[in-house]
Amino acid sequence: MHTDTDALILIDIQNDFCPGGALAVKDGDAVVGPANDLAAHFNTVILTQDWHPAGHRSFASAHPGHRPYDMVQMPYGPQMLWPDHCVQGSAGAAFHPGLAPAVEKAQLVVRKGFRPHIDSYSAFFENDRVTPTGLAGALRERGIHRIYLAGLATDYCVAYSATDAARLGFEALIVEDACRAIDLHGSLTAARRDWMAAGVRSVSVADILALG
Ligand code: VGL
Ligand code: ZN
Repeated sequence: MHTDTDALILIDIQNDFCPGGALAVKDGDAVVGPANDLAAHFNTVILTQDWHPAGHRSFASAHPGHRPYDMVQMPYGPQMLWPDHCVQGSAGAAFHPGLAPAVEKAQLVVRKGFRPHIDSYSAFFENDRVTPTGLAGALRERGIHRIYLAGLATDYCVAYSATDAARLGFEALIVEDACRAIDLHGSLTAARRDWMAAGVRSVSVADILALG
């Protein structure tokens, strides 16, 4: 069994990232069952929820002449443009209905991407890499040292969150078979390289459930 110094963070398991959603990740809904299984094994369960105001600057629709998946320069650096997704209060922004057991268990929901002019992939920092969400403080105050991450998408929000967690001094592990990737232009390979360089490890759902 996991201890009180471990936390499970389930990243963005929302309708818009699942098949039929606005920014659907291939097989995104395949993470729902494993996420619930994992949640049952942790005392501390935290969810993140991508939560954008309408007209958010990460939406291609806010950049005339641009299309989804174009790269643009934002004041804080390069930013990929996305289809409109996870608009606050919309059905697409809701957690996948199958995630109900994990949602019920979760003690904290971290919403991110709510500032109109800046995107937020990581559960810890906005995409400027300096504006904190407050999650690191919440984890430290609870005495958490080790973080397991699962959810959507492997190569964006999961990878950024895990890499930041490691940089912040937490032990970070990605439960890779409980994640699915967008994998555009080699983004999954690049993300894996970055998280490994930061000291993040990969584990499987079976590794964790076998711990009892
Ligand atoms: C995500 C792109 C835009 C994610 C969120 O959850 O990985 N990706 N917003
Ligand atoms: Zn988003």
